[in-house]
Amino acid sequence: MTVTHTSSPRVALICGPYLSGKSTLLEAMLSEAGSLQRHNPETLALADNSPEARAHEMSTEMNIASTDYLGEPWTFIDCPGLIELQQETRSAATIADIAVVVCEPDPGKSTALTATLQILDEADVPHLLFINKFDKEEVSARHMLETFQAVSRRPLVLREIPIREHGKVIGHVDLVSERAFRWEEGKPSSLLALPEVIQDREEEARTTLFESLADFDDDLLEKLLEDVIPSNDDIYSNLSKNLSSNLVVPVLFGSATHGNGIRRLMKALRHEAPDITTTNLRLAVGSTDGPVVRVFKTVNAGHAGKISIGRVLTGTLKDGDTLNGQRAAGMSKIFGPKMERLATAEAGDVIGFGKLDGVITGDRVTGDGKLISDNMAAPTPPPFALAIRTENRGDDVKLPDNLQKILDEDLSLSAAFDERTGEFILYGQGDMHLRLALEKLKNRSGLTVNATVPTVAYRETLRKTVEKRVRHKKQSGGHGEFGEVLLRVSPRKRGEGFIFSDKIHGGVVPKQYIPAVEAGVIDAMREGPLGFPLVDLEVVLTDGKFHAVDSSEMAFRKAGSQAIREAIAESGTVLLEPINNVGIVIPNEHTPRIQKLVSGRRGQILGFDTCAHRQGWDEVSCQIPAAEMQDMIQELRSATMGVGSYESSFDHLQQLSADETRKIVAT
Ligand SMILES: Nc1nc2c(ncn2[C@@H]2O[C@H](COP(=O)(O)OP(=O)(O)OP(=O)(O)O)[C@@H](O)[C@H]2O)c(=O)[nH]1
Ligand SMILES: [Mg+2]
Repeated sequence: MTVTHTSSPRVALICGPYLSGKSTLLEAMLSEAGSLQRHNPETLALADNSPEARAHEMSTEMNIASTDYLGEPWTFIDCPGLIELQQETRSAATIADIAVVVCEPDPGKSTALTATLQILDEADVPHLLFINKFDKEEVSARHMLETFQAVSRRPLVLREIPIREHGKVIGHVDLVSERAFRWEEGKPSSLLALPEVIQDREEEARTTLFESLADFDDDLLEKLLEDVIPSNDDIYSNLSKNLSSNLVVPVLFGSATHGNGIRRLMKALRHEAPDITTTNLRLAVGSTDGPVVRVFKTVNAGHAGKISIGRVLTGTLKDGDTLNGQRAAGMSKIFGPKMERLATAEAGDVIGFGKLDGVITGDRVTGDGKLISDNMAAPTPPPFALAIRTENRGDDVKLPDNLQKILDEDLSLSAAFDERTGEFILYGQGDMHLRLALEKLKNRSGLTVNATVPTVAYRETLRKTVEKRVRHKKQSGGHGEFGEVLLRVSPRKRGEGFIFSDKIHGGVVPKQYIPAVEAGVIDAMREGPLGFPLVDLEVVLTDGKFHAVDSSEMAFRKAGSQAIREAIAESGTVLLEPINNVGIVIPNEHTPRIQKLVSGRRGQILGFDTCAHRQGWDEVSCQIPAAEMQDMIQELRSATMGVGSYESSFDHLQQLSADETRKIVAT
């Protein structure tokens, strides 16, 4: 049986934990494909070109490179590993045919894989594991496999085993072809006779590989039971079938910096990765008359203006064709920072377009003008916030447009004005995520924006009902000022808000002055004696006096303000703090740790539930004071291997004890 190879354009996502060597691997793969010269510093600057990526020596957004490998078209998309930047992986996963999960040969870092595997599982993307940095230490592939298996839902199957000399890995044996290779620095590996010392190990690993594949194929199982050795073609076809169906995870290893194991990896991709036909089944994209393009990235940098990057899912496109009712111009192939104009694109290709109005990342645009927003890569709700303010007030007018361009590039960022505190808040996945967004803003538009921990929206309310009569009187030549009011000020229940009414009889306060009294009361409520706005009180104007000549709206406004200030001073106030409703979503093995996290933040658990849309996950409902939540995401991530998340919203105000009040007022 021969394996049929497809040559339609395929997309491989390169993802995995922080600093595992993904961008280095991308460059090594491109150099293997002949489209980069590894030792030419100019061409090596393909990945991580943005000023932010350079400043932090890490990937801050996806690196995309389309190229040919052995006559077949490929696009490789390397995503950042930082947990706060996982929206890039989530977004690219929706269009990828396959993912290469890159990790380090360190069992201690196996948990860092969880977040990546979760994204791939949710998007149902077939993947293989590439254990990088095999040059570094004495590592055991078998031991590694056991620890990595613990975090993978699918069976990991070792495709090759290492050959060692003096404890150092010097090459590998391919378990299907049974050929041994010696790794060479910067050159293709050379063939080697299979070392005798590893023959037993090789046989054992080969049998394990066959058995793992036979779990999904009755014919293969039968052969193994009858002690018939399956043909290599049989094994290759099973590997490719099981990988396409996302049943197994083949495991390879090597070294991106030394260029070792790269050809094996690329050949595995070439022979075993599914193509756009399989991916369309996953995306439930049926055949259509015209082209369908899924946009997975939006870039607003540089002179070109907005660029939408998408994958053609079906059909073919010519530059200038209509997409979403607009002329799709400037169609280009992407190779890192370089864009090369394209006249046509076919199903499977990844392409950049010039300005497509109204199209955002995640949209499917079609030739017949339909826009489908299927939101497949919906971001996790932002668990972190900073209040932002331009350093130079004169820049305020420039902020909204320039910030919006950054937000359009990253759906896991958002911004909103908080009416309770009067602050403009930037929301995202963590401190670093927001700092990078602000750096991007500065690098692109020159705007310096300062960020601070958002103010907690504390409030005050009265302790008891008080009545206060105040006469505001001023005689200073000409017209004087006169207004007298008697106010009854009472506390209301939490959440009932502020109401004002009057019980004036006989016109002792003329009708036209009553709204001025209310305005005066509202003026004074902006800041109570503890320094916070007042809420939940009822004010009744019960009596007053006016003067035919000297009374005015201003005089009654001042009287209203003074009366309420005096009433508040006599009653005294209590401090109220905002309490949020929080829904924490975590894999259920971590649920027991949540109690401590919540109680450590003065929170209360209201209930546990299984997550309706995620098998094996729980949702813990709780209430936590807003003041305790600023850095909660860090603790939650470290308690849940980086995958826990939460959604929160304001629920109610709650009275604080005198002790707690003192602490807050003192700061
Ligand atoms: N020893 C060794 N170091 C490597 C290898 N591959 C990458 N590195 C080093 O690991 C560090 C991180 O490499 P990157 O390629 O930037 O890692 P990354 O996974 O893209 O990082 P992020 O995208 O920021 O998550 C760099 O110092 C690389 O030189 C390898 O095969 N062996
Ligand atoms: Mg990187």
